Amino acid sequence: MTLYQPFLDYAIATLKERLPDLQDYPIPEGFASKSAIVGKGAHQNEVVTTSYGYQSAKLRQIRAAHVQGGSSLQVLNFVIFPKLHYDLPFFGGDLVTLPGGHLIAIDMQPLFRDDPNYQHQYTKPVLPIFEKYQPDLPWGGDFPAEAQQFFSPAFLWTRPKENALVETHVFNAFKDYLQAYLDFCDRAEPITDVSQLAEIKAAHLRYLRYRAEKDPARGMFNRFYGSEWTEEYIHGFLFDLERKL
Ligand code: DBV
Repeated sequence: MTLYQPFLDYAIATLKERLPDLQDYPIPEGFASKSAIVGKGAHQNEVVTTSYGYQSAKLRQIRAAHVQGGSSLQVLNFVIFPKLHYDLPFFGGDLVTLPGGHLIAIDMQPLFRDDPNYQHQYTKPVLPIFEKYQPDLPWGGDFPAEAQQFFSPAFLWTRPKENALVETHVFNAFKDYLQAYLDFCDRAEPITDVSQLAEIKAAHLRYLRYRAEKDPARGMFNRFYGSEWTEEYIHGFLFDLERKL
């Protein structure tokens, strides 16, 4: 059972359809697919992590990590990092199924959360989508306070109880957010103002350092694949901006 495969397939097909200049983004040697046998006896399971990377004229890195380890371990982490001369938000999707249940995070993560102009441009248009899903996908509760600054007011954070909710409402929300994100991309114009460019770069680095440092998957990857592989995966692929500068 691979709960998030349809999400991944949809995302890749949509990128190909909407971004005619889409190209592959290099995945470092040894990271395109990684597997390990975990657990003991009857609980033994293969956990396979596959990676996908694309880029386009406006988007520096579009990447996905798909973890498949049976019905109680499924993760799709999908993030879009725009190029540094656009003020586009990040697209962030963290779709997580663990023995404890589902945990869903979908957002257009703002570069400048508290700037009213930025909110007007990049959050306000998403609020109707967010509100549409609130009845079926309500706020998921407990959320790390220090992560809050990286999410928009249209942050969809929910813990659905049923697989069926993931397959329907979460899938639809994912589609709507991704389409709205690509609408933003269509309209984005290059930034040329030097001080604005410096602010964008600082915002990218702030976000990236936080995510690399606090990656909630680090423990899991360490257990499955060891710390050497994990650190290289995090800094060399998942959150690679600093290496690419
Ligand atoms: N999260 C990632 C990557 C993952 C991944 C690259 C490839 O950033 C998976 C895998 N997320 C993942 C897993 C868990 C979470 C949880 C396995 C469960 C960890 C566990 O319970 O052991 C959004 N993801 C979470 C949580 C949040 C997010 C808030 C709960 C963490 C907690 O309660 O402490 N997305 C995540 C996040 C940011 C973001 C923290 C911050 C900017 O964009």
